[in-house]
Parts: sequence; C-alpha cells; structure tokens
Amino acid sequence: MMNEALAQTDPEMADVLTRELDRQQNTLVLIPSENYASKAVLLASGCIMTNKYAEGSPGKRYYNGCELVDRAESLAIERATELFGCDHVNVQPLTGAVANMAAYDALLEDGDTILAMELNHGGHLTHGHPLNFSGRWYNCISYGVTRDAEVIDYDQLRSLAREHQPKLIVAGASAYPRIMEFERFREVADEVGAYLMADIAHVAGLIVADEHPDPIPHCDVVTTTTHKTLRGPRAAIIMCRQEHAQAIDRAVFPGIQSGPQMHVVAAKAVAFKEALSPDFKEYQHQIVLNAKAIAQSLMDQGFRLVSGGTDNHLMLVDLSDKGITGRDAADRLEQAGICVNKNLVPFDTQSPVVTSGIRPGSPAVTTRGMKEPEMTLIGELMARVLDAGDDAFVIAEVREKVRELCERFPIYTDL
Ligand code: DSN
Repeated sequence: MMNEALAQTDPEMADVLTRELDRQQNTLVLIPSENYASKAVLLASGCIMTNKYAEGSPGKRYYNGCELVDRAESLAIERATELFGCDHVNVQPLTGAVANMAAYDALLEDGDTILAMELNHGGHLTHGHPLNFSGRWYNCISYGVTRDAEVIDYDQLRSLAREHQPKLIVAGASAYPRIMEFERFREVADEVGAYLMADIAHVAGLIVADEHPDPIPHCDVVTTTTHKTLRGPRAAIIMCRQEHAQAIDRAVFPGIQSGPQMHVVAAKAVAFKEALSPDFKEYQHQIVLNAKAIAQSLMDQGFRLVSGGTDNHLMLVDLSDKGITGRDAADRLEQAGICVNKNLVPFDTQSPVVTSGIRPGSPAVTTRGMKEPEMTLIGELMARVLDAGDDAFVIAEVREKVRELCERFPIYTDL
C-alpha cells in the first residue's frame, strides 16, 4: 500500500497514511459502523478502474471501452443477488445517503409522507431529519421506542400510520440494539397501502448470515451500505422487487449520480464473494456473541444499557447517571486507545453534539480474531477509564493494556 510512488510524489500524505495505519493497528475500534476491509477489498478499491467512465449499466454504457468494467459490475450484481436473495440490485450508489435518496426518488413525489424512526431513538439523518434532504423534501413523521422497554413501539407505528397515511414506511436504524421485526412493519404498511423500505446498513452482514431476520421477503426496497458489518468498501447498494427495478436504476442514474466509481464497484464484488463464504457466517455469529459479552461486562461494572442489552452488533450505554456526557466519555476513551462514538439515547436531554450515551460495537474487534474473554476485558477497561475521572495514571495504564491486546491480535501486518 505505502509504496514508493506515493512516498516520492507526496511524502506528506504518505506520512499521514502511515500514521493512520498505525492508529488502526493500535486502537480498539468499537465504532459499530467501522470495520477492517480485507487486503483484497482494499486492493480493488484502489485499482485501475478508478480511471474509467462508465455511465449506464453493463451492456448499455454511454462510453466505449467498458467491456471489463461491465464484467466487474456483472460480478457484483450476480454475487449480491445470490447473497441477499433479491430480485434486482443496483450496485452503483456511492454512499448510504445517496442510496436512500435514490430509493425515495424512485417511490415518491416531493411532499409525500414518509414514516421513519426518530433520530434520537436510533434512526438516521436520511430518515427525515429536518436539516437533511429527507426532512426538507418530504413530509416526515417519526416513530420511536417505548419509554419502559426501549424497544420499537409497534402500536405507535400503527397509530401514526393510520393517522398520517404515509406513502412509504422505513424500517431501519443506525443505533438500535435489538432486532427489527420486518413482518410487523409489513402488516402496518399493507394496512395503510404504503411501500415498505428497509435500511439495513448496520445489520446487513448479520442478515446474510441468518443472525438477524431477513427484510427481503417483506420489503419493496432494501438499501444498505457495504462497509459496516458487511466489511466491504465504503459505498452502498439498493435492492428491490422487480416491479421497482427500472425506477430505482433511473433514480441512481441519471437521476442523482453520473459516473459510477467502478473501482469501488469492483471492490463490492470482492466483498460479496467474501461474504458468500462459510467463514463469513462464523464471523457474523462471533460478532453477536462478542457484542453480548461486551454488554454483559459493562453491565457487570454498573453501566445501564438501553433496553438492557443487545441482540445485534452494537449497544447503547446510557451515561446519564454517571456524571459524564457521551462526548466526554468518547474523548476520554480515545486517550486510552479505545475508539467509540458519542450517541443520543432515547429521550435524551442533551444535544446531538454532547449526548448522554456512547454506542460501542463488536464488528472490527471481531475481525481481529478476538473472542468473548477479550470482550469481557474490553468492558472492564472501558469501565476503568469512565470511572477514573481525569486520573492520567489510569488512562495511561489502560492505554498500555490496549496496546498489548492489539499486538496479540494484529491486523494488516504486511501492508
Ligand atoms: N455514520 C453511520 C453510522 O455511524 O451509523 C451512519 O451513517
């Protein structure tokens, strides 16, 4: 990766990348939307196809010289179709936000009503936040979680759907530690004649490994990023029923995007091949076991977890009774070499830049080969830091233990 050409052309950037490699190698990454892509995926992401324009789709391009990018995109399509069992897939979206934009554009007119999960309760910016295109272009109504059990309030979902008659219901979250019951969403959608879309960006890997319920049989459209539990390149795809295929493809191009990033499409194909392997199933199973082990360890140390635990790859730690905000907790953990993100918890009284919680997850540390004993230790180390106040000695001591742990489970040793 850090080859001579880069070092000669741009030593400053070569140095930045060397240091970022060192950071990733020597940090415990617990951000649940991050992962370590394989060397094969990294190689494809930086491949020769970065040079090629390829508007259109395989066999129907606006540029010549597309024979081999056609093959790359066809491989991505064939493998995604097999992996998810979908009717149709568009593998060109650059990001999850663009995939959601294209899905809405294919199904809706401006001003139509969308019913989606509240950001403060675990939803996503593209699910109707007033500052996002979704909240500005559509009439967005939000459902959330119950106050007591902190799980999706399906009664509220139904009554909001009856009241507002949405054209689209979105099932999906970026900070929800429990499973999504897509069948129940479908029942509500059918009752009010709405389309149903699932945004499975976080749990896509779990779904293909049967560690989470499958949305495909229940949904008109399913979007996902490819770099979280799926462990591919930083990008997205859109899957849909055949009846929506043409509208989805047109929404992606020429509706929103022009030239697709064919090097990233090639990397998606590689990631889908990896995800079709039996090893990937085992990896996803271990992600869930590991998340449960971190959750148990934190609860054993006296931390409150939203909904009392996790069924998937992440958990929300509510710090409101600990005298520390999510922002300060994440900053303090980073000093000790543990990288998490601050996160709103349901009914949070803090702002999104401060928050009362953090959102640890297990995908990246599981990629390193760590199992339950290491997860228990990670929970203990987190608790030591969070309970330590500004005690620099404790933070330095934990930093050393984190370094030892990272050295025992190395990554990218030959980059
Ligand atoms: N930023 C992603 C996450 O961390 O969940 C969502 O876009």
